[in-house]
Amino acid sequence: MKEQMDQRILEGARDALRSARSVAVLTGAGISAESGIPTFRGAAGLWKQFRPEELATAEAFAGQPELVWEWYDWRRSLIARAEPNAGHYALVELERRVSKFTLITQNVDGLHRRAGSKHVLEIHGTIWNLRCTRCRREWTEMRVPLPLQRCECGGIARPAVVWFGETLPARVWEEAQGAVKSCDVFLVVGTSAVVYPAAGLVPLARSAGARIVEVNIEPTAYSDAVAYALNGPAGEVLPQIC
Ligand code: BV8
Ligand code: ZN
Repeated sequence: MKEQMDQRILEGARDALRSARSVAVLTGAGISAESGIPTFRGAAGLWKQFRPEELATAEAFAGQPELVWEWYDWRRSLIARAEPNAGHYALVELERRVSKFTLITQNVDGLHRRAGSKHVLEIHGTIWNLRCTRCRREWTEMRVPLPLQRCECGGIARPAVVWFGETLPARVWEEAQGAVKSCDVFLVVGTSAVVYPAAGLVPLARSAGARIVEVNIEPTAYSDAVAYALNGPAGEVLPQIC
């Protein structure tokens, strides 16, 4: 019975994406899980003894820059060895086929761009850029491992990501909301939908009349309210519907 039901949901999601003129996608850490990058939360998500909410803050960095930087340097080294997976590549295919496509990601790992996605909105920034805490200059730095860096002006460099309590980059966030409000289908992949304002894109899509397809290995707060809730790993499900 469950198999049959899944097949019907899969077909429904595939048809919705096939007939969509405009698609917006929101991805979270779950799409990078099959690339070997641990998620923040959930059963499998085991960070190296750190708790994101405590360390991904400007206060933590101001207080213990070396400790916070150690966590980011560890993640950068992990991501540098990781490859995009079939889920990332399925979204590259989808972008080629859909006339209006926007990929909104909460991930800072850069794997969507490495897979070949073009229109990517990194609403929580990127782990590959550093920003000076004194003059705010920002630059890309790919070297791993990397000790805590100082800017030429002497200021300590932080990861150019959005920490808890910090606002999202305004232009990127505006564009993300615009894309969600005008899409026919909103595809939500691998996010626990607990971090705001990103998670607010799901009710925004619903109020704008978009059909929502969710891909996750476990139910989320929004699973009952979406048109198609596909229960499975992104690397297996996305190639079947994109
Ligand atoms: C803001 C970048 C305010 C850094 C991240 C109380 C106190 C203080 C703040 C708040 C509060 N209540 C709400 C807030 C706001 C806060 C917030 O939402 N907190 C949460 C914890 C409740 N939000 C903020 O602070 C935001 N800023 O609100 O500003 C403001 C407003 C105006 C003016 C001034 C200030 C900033 C939030 C951004 C924080 N930065 N990351 C970094 O990466 O180091 S958040 C972090 O969580 C990542 O970006 C991550 O992407 C994001 C969300 O997590 P997920 O991606 O969903 O990952 P998660 O592990 O949770 O889930 C993985 C999912 O994948 C699971 O569902 C799992 O089942 C699934 N999965 C696993 N494997 C697979 C899979 N699915 C498919 N296939 C698989 N194989
Ligand atoms: Zn500087």
